[in-house]
Amino acid sequence: MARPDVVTVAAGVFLLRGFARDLDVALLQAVEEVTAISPLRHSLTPGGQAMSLAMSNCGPLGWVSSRSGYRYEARDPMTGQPWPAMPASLSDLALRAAAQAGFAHFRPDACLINQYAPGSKLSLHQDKDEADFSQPIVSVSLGLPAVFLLGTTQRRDLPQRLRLIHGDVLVWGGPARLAFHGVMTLSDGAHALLGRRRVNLTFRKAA
Ligand code: MD6
Ligand code: FE
Repeated sequence: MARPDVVTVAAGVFLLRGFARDLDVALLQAVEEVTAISPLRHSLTPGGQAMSLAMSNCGPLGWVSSRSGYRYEARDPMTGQPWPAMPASLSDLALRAAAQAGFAHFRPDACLINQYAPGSKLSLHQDKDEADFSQPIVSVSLGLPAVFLLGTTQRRDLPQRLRLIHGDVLVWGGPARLAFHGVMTLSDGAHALLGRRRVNLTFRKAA
């Protein structure tokens, strides 16, 4: 299954280096169209803290965090409207990346947009709010480089560090689907296209 341009970084975790790089301008434009309708916002965690990263969503379902917990919603709680449609440039990329990594029938219904400024981070967590863990997750990195922490399904295991740069795509599923993971505090820098930020797109089949 593994092809020369697909690096298996752990069982079920595939790194497609630079897979999205040539599409960066179109992807960024799509993100701007979505966030003009459903703006990036610093949601609260169930513990009541504002998250250091800013998020939004597109597609039929959006992942939301608030005092009352984590869940998928068909409407943006900030606008009361449905989340913006998932631009074809985004969904096409996600299903091509999944297919390249061996997941032939991935059809995401949720795209989470995370924006990190220098100093933002994402604590170790599992993605477990989705209905079907046999579906993979496709994650696209744009802008400033980040150190991604990739653990196992046991929180106590020391995570491996993976440097993700502009255009990298990570596809994971199977034995890794419930692995703990996070993003280390983003270092300052300036990216030629995105400036002082990192944008991550996480595609999932939520329902
Ligand atoms: C990020 N990503 O890279 C955050 N989750 O900014 C995630 O939390 C994530 O990259 C599940 C699968 C892939 C991911
Ligand atoms: Fe995650």
